[in-house]
Amino acid sequence: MVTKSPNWRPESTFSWSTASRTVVELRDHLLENAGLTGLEVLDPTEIERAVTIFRRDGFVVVKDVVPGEQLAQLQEGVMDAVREIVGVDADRTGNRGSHRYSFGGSSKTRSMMHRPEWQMLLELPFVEQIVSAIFESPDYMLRSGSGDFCLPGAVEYQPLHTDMGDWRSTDETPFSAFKDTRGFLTTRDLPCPYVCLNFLPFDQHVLNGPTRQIPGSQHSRAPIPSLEEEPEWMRLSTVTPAPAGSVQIRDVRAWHGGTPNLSDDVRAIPNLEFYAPWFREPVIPGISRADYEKLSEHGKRVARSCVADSNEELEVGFEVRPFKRRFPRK
Ligand SMILES: O=C(O)CCC(=O)C(=O)O
Ligand SMILES: [Fe+2]
Repeated sequence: MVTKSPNWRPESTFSWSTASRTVVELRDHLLENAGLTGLEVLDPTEIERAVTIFRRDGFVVVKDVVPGEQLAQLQEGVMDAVREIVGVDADRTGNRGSHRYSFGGSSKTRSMMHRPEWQMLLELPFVEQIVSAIFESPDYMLRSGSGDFCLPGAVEYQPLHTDMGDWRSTDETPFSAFKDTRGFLTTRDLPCPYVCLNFLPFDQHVLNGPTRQIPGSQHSRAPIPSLEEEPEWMRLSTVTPAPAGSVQIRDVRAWHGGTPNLSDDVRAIPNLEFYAPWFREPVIPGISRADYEKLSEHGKRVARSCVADSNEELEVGFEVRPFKRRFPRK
């Protein structure tokens, strides 16, 4: 039996009974107005159409990608991870703002690929179909397995941002790499170099902190609006409604951000992140050699750059440290 919503609620440092009038008003406003107009939720057989929409909008949603039994496994595994992470963050400070967390960013390995549920996602037939169709090649590589979640009480909007940028100093990030020393090209000008598949273990709706996406922004060189500058239509551009078992496929350069979770439930979007065959940035090992050996031939090929050496013990566990990223990424 698939549970339709998380059956665990974090012991709260926040109570809706004390919710301010502003939150009540925002709830009504979102119920009335939020959700991308004309959002199409595709069937998994519509690969070609999914690629067309992905290239046009910088993201696309496909339903029925995680079948029943695996969906139940994903729900449980994700909620176990949420409990563990929240367990080391008594104040709910989060690492993406208050009550907001990155799974990978909370993991000591910076990845969740040591967890069986994330390994299961890598083996879903749809993943290979869509990622090789987007890159028009099977030679793409796994960057990481991560994702995000927000708790009830995440009442702030996360600023719009992209998940990658051009090279910045190693003091700022160890992960950036692209630099055109002639000063002509930026990562915005390339074909899609990096795709993120965010799976939905639970229904995503206007009140539970859905991602907002700005269609067609993946190649834009315009400055990303701050929270103060952001027009209301962007705040309302949430990827809703989308049912549990769907996947939100994103060109990570497309502007996006988290929105308030005004529901009573945890909302989580575990992910897999892939580089195009012709692109890569520094990658950290996230899967032990022993777990890697258990993957299918396809899984092994794709995860080849994420595997630890056979004599290397992966130190797994969680720690929640404040987030350093400068928003917005330019
Ligand atoms: O929670 C979300 O929907 C988006 C989170 C996100 O984009 C991030 O933290 O980089
Ligand atoms: Fe993001």
